[in-house]
Amino acid sequence: SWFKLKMFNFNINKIVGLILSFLLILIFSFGTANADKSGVVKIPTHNWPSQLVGAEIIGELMKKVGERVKYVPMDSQKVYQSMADGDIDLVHEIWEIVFGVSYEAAKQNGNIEEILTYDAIGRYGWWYPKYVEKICPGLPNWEALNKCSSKFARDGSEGKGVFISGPADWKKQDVERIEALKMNFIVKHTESAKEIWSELDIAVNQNKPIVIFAWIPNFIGAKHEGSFVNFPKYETECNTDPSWGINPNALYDCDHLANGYLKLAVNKDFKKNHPKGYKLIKQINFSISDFNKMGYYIDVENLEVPLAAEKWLLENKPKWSKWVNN
Ligand code: TMO
Repeated sequence: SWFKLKMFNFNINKIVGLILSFLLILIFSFGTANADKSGVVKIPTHNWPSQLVGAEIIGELMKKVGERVKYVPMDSQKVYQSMADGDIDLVHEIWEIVFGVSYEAAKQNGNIEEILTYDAIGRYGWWYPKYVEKICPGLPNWEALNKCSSKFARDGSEGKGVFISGPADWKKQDVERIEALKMNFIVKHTESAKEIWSELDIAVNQNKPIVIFAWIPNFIGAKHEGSFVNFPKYETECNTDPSWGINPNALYDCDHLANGYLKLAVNKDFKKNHPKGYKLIKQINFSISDFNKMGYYIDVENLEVPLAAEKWLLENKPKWSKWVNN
């Protein structure tokens, strides 16, 4: 047929030429894997409310300065290497207490530019609503909590208290902490922050004892009165030197790191690839109250993420207008 004839007429030089150009294109795209050719600002999304709302707010502001935006759901530890590799452009809630190790490791090769340390300081811990103090006298002391462990037992926990923790990728060493302090507790991991709060709501409605993982800044203080459990005070050696602390053979025989930083960082090529977005990101700065509200809109007011972001933008126009118009 005509088609086959055409194929035979194709001369061998042309074919070799085509193969060579194809190889060149391949080599070229590998060589520049770090450069962002998509022109899109890639923002990761994670499994806690303030992060999701903040990501949406930053995305909306990026659009206002003329950037295009794409959201990428990501593991909250692996995201730092992805940022160094240029697969995502920025991380805006870097919590030292749980992500510090992954972040610092990814930053070491110089492929990340740190933009900001927020004023907000993180506190993490085991947290209970106020009425639990009546059920378990001696709180917030951790040994008092341990003495009441059976009151926190559930079906299937074999009489051990149940600590309602966050998703497993927020590496908080609670299993290790329980073991190191020889506590009569087990950890129940949840899928998301939402699941922790729904466990809390159920317990509060029935006036039942509960101890959950919570952190600040977060909406939690605005909705319920409560306290963090006091564990032996954190010192660096607690997480690095087994002989430190009340258990001479174990790490993590103490509380979480107190006063962890909260940071914002970008891929090192962000400045070059997205000058408008870079100018904006240098201006962005969320306050403690901003983080609290981002959580509150989702966890208490049950807004969807885009509506929560819209609400924050409506309520904070003077603030972000300065960021955008700078
Ligand atoms: C992800 N978190 C803020 C709970 O650490």
